[in-house]
Amino acid sequence: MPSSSFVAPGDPAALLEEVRAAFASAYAAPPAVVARAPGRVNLIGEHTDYNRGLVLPVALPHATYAAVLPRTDDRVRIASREQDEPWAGTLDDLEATTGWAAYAAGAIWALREAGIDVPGLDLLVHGTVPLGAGLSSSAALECSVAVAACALADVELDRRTVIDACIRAETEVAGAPTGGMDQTVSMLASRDAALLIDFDSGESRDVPLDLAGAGLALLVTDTRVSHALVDGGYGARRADCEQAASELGLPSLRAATAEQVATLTDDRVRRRAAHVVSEIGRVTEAVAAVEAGDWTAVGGLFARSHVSMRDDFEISCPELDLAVDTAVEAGAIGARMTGGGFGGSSISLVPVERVEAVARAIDTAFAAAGFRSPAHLLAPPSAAAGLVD
Ligand code: GAF
Repeated sequence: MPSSSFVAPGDPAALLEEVRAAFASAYAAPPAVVARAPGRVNLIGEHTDYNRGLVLPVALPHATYAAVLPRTDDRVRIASREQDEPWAGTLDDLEATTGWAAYAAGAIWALREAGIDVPGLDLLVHGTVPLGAGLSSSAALECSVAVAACALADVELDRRTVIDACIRAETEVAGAPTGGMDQTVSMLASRDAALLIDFDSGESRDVPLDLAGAGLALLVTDTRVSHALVDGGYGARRADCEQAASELGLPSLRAATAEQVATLTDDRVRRRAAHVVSEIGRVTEAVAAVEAGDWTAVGGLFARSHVSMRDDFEISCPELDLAVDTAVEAGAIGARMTGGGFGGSSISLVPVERVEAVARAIDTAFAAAGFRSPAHLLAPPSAAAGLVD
């Protein structure tokens, strides 16, 4: 079998040149500003953000680059090296944008709603975050555009404002009822750390993650099963969680205990809530395990998280289950599906010397099952969004 397919993050200097060249070719002028924003992979804490819970993601080295040039009129043109359909309209049309461009248009619209005077502009995006793989290509697009747009508006970058605007872009313009983890980590992550975010207090902090020092790597496997958060499954899970909290008379499941969850009468709603409450507990345990360097404990938490999502939250799929089971059989310390689910990616904690063997084992298992060939990438915890140059 040939060696496994790994998606490279790309060389930042080369990506900058590529986005500048693509911009010049699309608009016959060089961009004024380029910003970049990373995708993310979540270590643990799934479907907890919109329940005011805890999450523990890392930023990927894979990022989206947004090149912009202001215009003197109110027109906005949006193009991508990775997407076929460019979009053009006026500042007044941004809120009604549909398709992939809605994430970019929505970010500009939401910044303007927040009182930031973003002018008409030409925009071109280019990057290496795999699309539709559950690795937050949407948040990378929104955040890269928002950071670039703030520079054009000549305002100091306020990361909280950008996060809030990008969440509005995703929920109100793109129509994906997501919870805010992806935009927050894209804007606040640090290199060599995971980001512990508390969606009740709104606070976050770095959890240092020296994987290389421990001889470990995070292997992410894109199952290539399509994953779209605007489809109904994500929203249905969110509705079940809201129903559970409402029946318990609580503002959110963050405030629920396992004993309270056990009193819920509807089996499906009870299992959804059981996942959320147990998963929030696993994030706390995972932070303690990472801080203690207890990687076996982290692996065990990955395993329990996956079972909870597979059996109680019901957001896994045969490809994710096979990737997870095969990774562990081939030497991963732990593995789980990651992100919104219904396809997308798995994450495996793997001794560096086993990475290639684990990836190959997954490839072989997928071929034997008749599944599409997966793609893999490595996820050294990387830095947040910012201007480039
Ligand atoms: C997606 C959403 F965008 C996040 O807000 C989060 O809910 C995640 O799924 C599941 O943990 O990435």
